[in-house]
Amino acid sequence: MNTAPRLVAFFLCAFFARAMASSPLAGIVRTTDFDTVSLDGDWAVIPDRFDQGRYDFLSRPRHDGFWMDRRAKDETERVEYLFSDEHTLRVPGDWNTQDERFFFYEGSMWYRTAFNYEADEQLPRSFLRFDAANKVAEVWLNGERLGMHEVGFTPFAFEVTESVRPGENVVVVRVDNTRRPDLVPAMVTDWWNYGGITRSVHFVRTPGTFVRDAHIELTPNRTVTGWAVVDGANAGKRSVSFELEGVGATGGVTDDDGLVRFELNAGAAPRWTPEDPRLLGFTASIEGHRFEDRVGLRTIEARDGDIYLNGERVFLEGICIHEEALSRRGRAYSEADARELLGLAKELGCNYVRLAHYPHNEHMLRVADELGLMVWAEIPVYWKMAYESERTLALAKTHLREMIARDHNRASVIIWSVGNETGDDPAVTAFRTELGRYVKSLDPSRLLSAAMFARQIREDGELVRMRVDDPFGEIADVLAINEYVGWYHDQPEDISGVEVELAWNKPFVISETGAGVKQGRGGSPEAIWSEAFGVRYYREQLGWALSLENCDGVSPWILKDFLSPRRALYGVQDWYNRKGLVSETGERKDVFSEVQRMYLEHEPDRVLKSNRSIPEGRDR
Ligand code: GCB
Repeated sequence: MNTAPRLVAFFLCAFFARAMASSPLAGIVRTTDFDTVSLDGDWAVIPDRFDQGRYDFLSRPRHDGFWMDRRAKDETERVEYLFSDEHTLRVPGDWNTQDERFFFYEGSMWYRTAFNYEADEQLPRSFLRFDAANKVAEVWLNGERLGMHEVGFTPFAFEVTESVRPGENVVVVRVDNTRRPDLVPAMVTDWWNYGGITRSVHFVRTPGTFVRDAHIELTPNRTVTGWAVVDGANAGKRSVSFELEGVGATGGVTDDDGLVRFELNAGAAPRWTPEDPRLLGFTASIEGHRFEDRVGLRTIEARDGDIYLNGERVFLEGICIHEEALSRRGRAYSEADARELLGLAKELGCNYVRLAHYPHNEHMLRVADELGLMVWAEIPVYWKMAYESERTLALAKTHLREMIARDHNRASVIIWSVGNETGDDPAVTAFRTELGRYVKSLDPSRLLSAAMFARQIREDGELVRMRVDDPFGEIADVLAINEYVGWYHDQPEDISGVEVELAWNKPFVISETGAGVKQGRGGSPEAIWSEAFGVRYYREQLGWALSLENCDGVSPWILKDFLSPRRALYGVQDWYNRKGLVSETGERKDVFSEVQRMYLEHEPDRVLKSNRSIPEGRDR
């Protein structure tokens, strides 16, 4: 076997270790600044429930598995598999909603495609980049194993400079979405375990030395600081020039590791706000290559129990969103999907979205930047997991590292969340605290949180207070709870007058609340699943949250009904969690206009910046 991919893997690890040791976390090779060929399209596939393409009948690793893409040369040769153009799946896309046979499928799927390559002296290096595959992906190029990626929602790449060859090149990927107790997430989630190459794939060609990544941020003292990392044989002692549109230009020389930092005075440059989400061109150039991005300048701080955006107190009027397309079944992956989902959130009156429960595709963050939506971004540390396992902790960190490396320039992201409803026993607390410290080491400029539970304090059975004292609150910047008073227990009216006691003087948000409603269903306000019950629930819940003295934001659960294997009530759920404000086909429920009205009428005694942009004639 050619040793190149192993060297590359070593190089990438060494690169990350180096970049992290010197604090900046450089992302993997980007697709926008280079000559990039999209490998999206129809890939030939073979479902492999028994993993026979990888292991033999005694479960020993094969030496010539499906990745060899063999075809029988003549009638004497026995080859018991075939990648065929008649059996394909679209990339990007989940397999569950492309083919009814794969709706509940969990296991391995082999994918194959091919592309042509011609050498070009100007672009001597090349990479294969996957924007995401769920969950575990193993990749081969022309029969050579490039490596494996074991988390389902973040990008990964392999340098293939030494492996790519003139003419046809064959890519084979084994994607395995089997649930396992030590993966992140583990065995049970309240969302569909979509399998497949769920986001785009790119073949990227670069110069020998290039700007791998550059970062920019506004500090509370009005200074713009940032860095660039140069990658390649001559990464050290390179001159890098930085330019920020309307602000200025500066330069510097890289150290031996290819890193250079810069500083500019932000002066009166426009700030990014929900009202006016101004984006500025940002470039970092070396001879022969230029890194380009569009970035917003803003600060985000938690002080004395409040959240401050650009030094002004802000209330987060939000909505939770799963990464499911609005106008069709299945995973969202495109810019058009992002515009539809976030456009609807804007129409609802939001200035904030919680992207639950895993890193969404990059379009969501870029469109949020453009629309002025503040974002809570999260990793799938969820419910029961192997919190004592080192491997599980390492996988959770991989998710965080790759998410932050991808999105560190997105002004929209104000909160990094390390998980959801994990409970607070000592092993869980140790796990989340370690993740919290890790986030702070990678990106101290944003707020840290996790969706927690509150302790319910009752008198004579009646709920009187909720106390937020989950030990993770010690390290969190924002205290967040999910609560469903009136849905999973009690009646909606029982939330009225309930106080929230915080063990720390920190901002507090309600990261989830919601009720199941089947769109179009009649019935009284007492009848669950009815439209009327939903309206009753939200009047109580949202009315309460918006008037709570110490509440700094709320994100109802959830924008759209979403698929979940836990929702088996035929005739009502049909495998959908029905807490969406719109149905699975995008039909609005009455709760949509109810939440919209309540946001519109909400006038907190604090700065609330939201460019609502509700089109004329819509139901308010
Ligand atoms: C929650 C979870 C979310 C579920 C939701 C529900 O607390 O965080 O993932 O989908 O409740 O509908 O039960």
